[in-house]
Amino acid sequence: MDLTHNTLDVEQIKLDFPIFSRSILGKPITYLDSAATTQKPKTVIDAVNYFYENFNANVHRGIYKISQEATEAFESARSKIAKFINAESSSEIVFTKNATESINLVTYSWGRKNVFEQDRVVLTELEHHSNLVPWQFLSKENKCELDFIPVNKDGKLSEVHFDNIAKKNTKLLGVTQVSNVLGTINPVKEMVKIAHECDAVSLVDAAQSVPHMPVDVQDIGCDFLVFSGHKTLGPMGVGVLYGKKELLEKMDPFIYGGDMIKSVSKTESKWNDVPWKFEGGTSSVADAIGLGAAIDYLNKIGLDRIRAHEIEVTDYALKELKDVEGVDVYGPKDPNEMGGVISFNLADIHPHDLASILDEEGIAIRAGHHCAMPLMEKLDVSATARVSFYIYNSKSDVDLLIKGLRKAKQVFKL
Ligand code: 7TS
Repeated sequence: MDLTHNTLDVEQIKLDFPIFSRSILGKPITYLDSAATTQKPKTVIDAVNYFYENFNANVHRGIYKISQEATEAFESARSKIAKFINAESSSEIVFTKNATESINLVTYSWGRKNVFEQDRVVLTELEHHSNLVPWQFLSKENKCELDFIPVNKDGKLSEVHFDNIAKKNTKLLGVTQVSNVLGTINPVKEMVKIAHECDAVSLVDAAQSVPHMPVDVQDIGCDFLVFSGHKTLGPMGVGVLYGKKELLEKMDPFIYGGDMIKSVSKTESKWNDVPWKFEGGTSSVADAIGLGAAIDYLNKIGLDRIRAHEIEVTDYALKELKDVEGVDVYGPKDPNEMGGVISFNLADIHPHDLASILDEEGIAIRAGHHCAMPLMEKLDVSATARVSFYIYNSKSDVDLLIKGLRKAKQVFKL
């Protein structure tokens, strides 16, 4: 990796990712699906291997050397994450399995005890199912109301409806910082402020922002924030819940059993301190350590540079897509107002057919509803094709995509 230039040297970065030495059908992999999961640099893979080869042991339990080393590495990964999102303390960082589990933890441990009949949970029409279905569960269980900030035709949230957050009985605002479908960047800081004016708690789904732009939980002011390790160059199997300490301390545990207790009698138990109170059973220790290595890697490049690079590639892609007749891009068209995610359709070619044709060229894109079915309904489509960019994508990947789209048009005689 060359860090002497301000712009990213993508070819150099790609050398850090073993997967890009593979070819498919004799063609290099053009990976345009980082919103689903990112590829992993060798440093992350090595960190996971190093754990298993050198100090594999359970954490927080052993008096012996390798268990102490495992505990130190696990807790040091927690500290790195706290610093990365500017949490006040590492005790505000809970390790989970993924963003979905982090949201479920909040629904179960906070929602069930704090949101009741007549109360409201306000979400947006841009949410991934992960930040919708758990709240639907809560609304059935505790009879609360679900309300939605609508999305406009341009793919942005309707700001005139932000007043809708500020009602006396609003207990929670749940909002994604970046849409996984349209790339829309939502004004989460402003929305959280409105939520706090009516004493509601706020949860920011940062699965598509934390890996791509600087995210500062204290600046946003949110009560909870979630993201997934595997979308952040880290391993699958580890996710993060950030929660303000005073809230976490008041909440009940989520998973009951070993590691999350201080003392146990036959009939009663005392919970461990936060964050361990929420980490019942053996955690994905190696994966958490791998996520720590991913954060080291991202910090070396710098989130500002990553953001600038994604703006550049997205800008280029939007311009090139415009030149392909029949392409219909959904959502914002200004790369400064969006993450590196573009959803589109090409004439009446089904996105699955499009993805298959591109696959023959070694190009991986996503096709479907992207776990955002209410948004698909709003866009009046059943599915879209979606490309998403990251540090290992360059304008030449966009050129290959455009070439692939032209080939698809030929196949369908358009
Ligand atoms: N929130 C957002 C905004 C997401 O994009 C996703 C996954 C999740 C939550 C859930 O993450 P998980 O790690 O718990 O599964 N998004 C996608 C996607 O866009 N394509 O595949 C997964």
